[in-house]
Amino acid sequence: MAELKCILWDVDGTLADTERDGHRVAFNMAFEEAGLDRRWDVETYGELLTVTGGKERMKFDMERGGMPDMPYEKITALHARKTIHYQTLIADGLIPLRAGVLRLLEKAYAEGITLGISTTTTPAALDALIEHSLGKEWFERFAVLAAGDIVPLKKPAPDIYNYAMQELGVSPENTLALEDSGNGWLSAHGAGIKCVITINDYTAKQDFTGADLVVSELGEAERDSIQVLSNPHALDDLHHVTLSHLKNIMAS
Ligand code: XBP
Ligand code: MG
Repeated sequence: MAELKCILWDVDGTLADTERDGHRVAFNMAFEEAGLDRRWDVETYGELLTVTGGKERMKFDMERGGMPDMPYEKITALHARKTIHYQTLIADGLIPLRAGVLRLLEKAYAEGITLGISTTTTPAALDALIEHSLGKEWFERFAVLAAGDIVPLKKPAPDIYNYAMQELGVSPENTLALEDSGNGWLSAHGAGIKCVITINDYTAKQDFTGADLVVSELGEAERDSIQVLSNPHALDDLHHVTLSHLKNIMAS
């Protein structure tokens, strides 16, 4: 019977709904500042989210004729400006954590479960979210912050999960991922770890076949508002997702 020893958290869409009102807005600010006409509206950005990584997303949009042609160095420079705008938006407190995230993080930390981050986003963007949405103490509480270009292949490749587990010295059978997207699910699954999905508006229609639990949100203890979309382990009492539920997933 596998024991839950480690939880690896995705960031964008899982810890907080950062994409529509955070990253997207920051990209558009960088485009405007650079004198580009291109703007990513909410729908267009949803299409572009199939490509993980901000630089890769811009390159993809350029290659399909959305953004003007530019050398990769220009994309990198634009992305650096985008990250600064994103940090400012996060510092302004515009993006709260999703329901139940802090509750579950605190419970798991109190029980001595190893916690880590496994994300496609840039370390500077991750740091801003930890500092302003979670709290500075979480820089110490996460045992690994695996982010961005630290691995050559981003999600849906399993590399970032494999990297995080290697750094922590934990094995896949004792590790659980929390994700929000199809690319995140494929990445965790490819690394051989179980995965719970909290969907959001951008990811609700994506394919999570095989995931260990799919819910609308983790939910807060005092509410019973979560929607359960897939519950293959037949977990009971899913008014909100608890640490006991996660332990039961590992054990079954
Ligand atoms: C989400 C991503 C990121 C963000 C933008 O990562 O794909 O690219 O959209 O961040 P995850 P950057 O869900 O794995 O956290 O511009 O810093 O790449
Ligand atoms: Mg995500």
